Amino acid sequence: MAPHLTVVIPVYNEESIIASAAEELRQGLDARGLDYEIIFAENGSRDATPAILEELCASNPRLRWFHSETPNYGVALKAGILKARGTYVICDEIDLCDLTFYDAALPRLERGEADMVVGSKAAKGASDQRPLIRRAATRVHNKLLKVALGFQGTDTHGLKAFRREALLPVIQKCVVDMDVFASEFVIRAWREGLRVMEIPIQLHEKRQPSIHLFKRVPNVLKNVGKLFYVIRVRGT
Ligand SMILES: Nc1nc2c(ncn2[C@@H]2O[C@H](COP(=O)(O)OP(=O)(O)OP(=O)(O)O)[C@@H](O)[C@H]2O)c(=O)[nH]1
Ligand SMILES: [Mg+2]
Repeated sequence: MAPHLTVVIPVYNEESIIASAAEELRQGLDARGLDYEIIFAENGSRDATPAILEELCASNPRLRWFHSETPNYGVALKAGILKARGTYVICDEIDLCDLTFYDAALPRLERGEADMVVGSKAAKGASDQRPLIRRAATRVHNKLLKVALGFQGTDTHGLKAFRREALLPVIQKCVVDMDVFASEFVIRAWREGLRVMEIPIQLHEKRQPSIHLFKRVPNVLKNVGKLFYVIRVRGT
């Protein structure tokens, strides 16, 4: 039987927080009486994350995980969404898992007010506790998406909730991986005329970002360039 909600969480080298974060999330979802599944989309981990996931999922049928060798956030997230069975899907991050977003986003989807709800850390009313350099990077990334792709919103990375059936055709069209997949997914949803709504979030990370910011830049530029060509030049 398809659950009401699938939570998809990409994970990579998260041995320090995965067990506690998963337990906290499970308790929160159980307390709300939701019919849910959680899919951990893991790839490339070199620490004990896969072993911990194996144990967690063996002891709870609502939890699933899958693995592949190469670390790639976009590939993991996309595969997780395609494996989801829920009427609604929430894409979370293991260092966030804040049920406040679920409480705000799910009713809006259930009432049919939106096809996708994006949790924005840069919208009016949001608070972002990350270091200044990370907040600045988010602003620069959004400017780039605005100039290159005409993106009108304030954030594409991070929390999203959506009606699975409405977004499946969109995800089939996505062409980039790594970090920019998340941006492509949201931008294509806007461009396809789906009802995308942003809500401000209060961002508290359970740990520092695990991937060095500047290492991500070349890939982001390459993939935004590819998207510019595919969407704006070829028009697909
Ligand atoms: N499967 C997979 N998951 C990843 C990878 N990189 C990061 N993640 C997961 O993606 C989520 C967010 O990763 P973070 O390292 O917190 O990224 P961040 O710097 O906060 O990202 P921003 O939201 O862009 O600021 C966490 O659940 C990570 O475990 C990866 O290469 N593969
Ligand atoms: Mg983070």
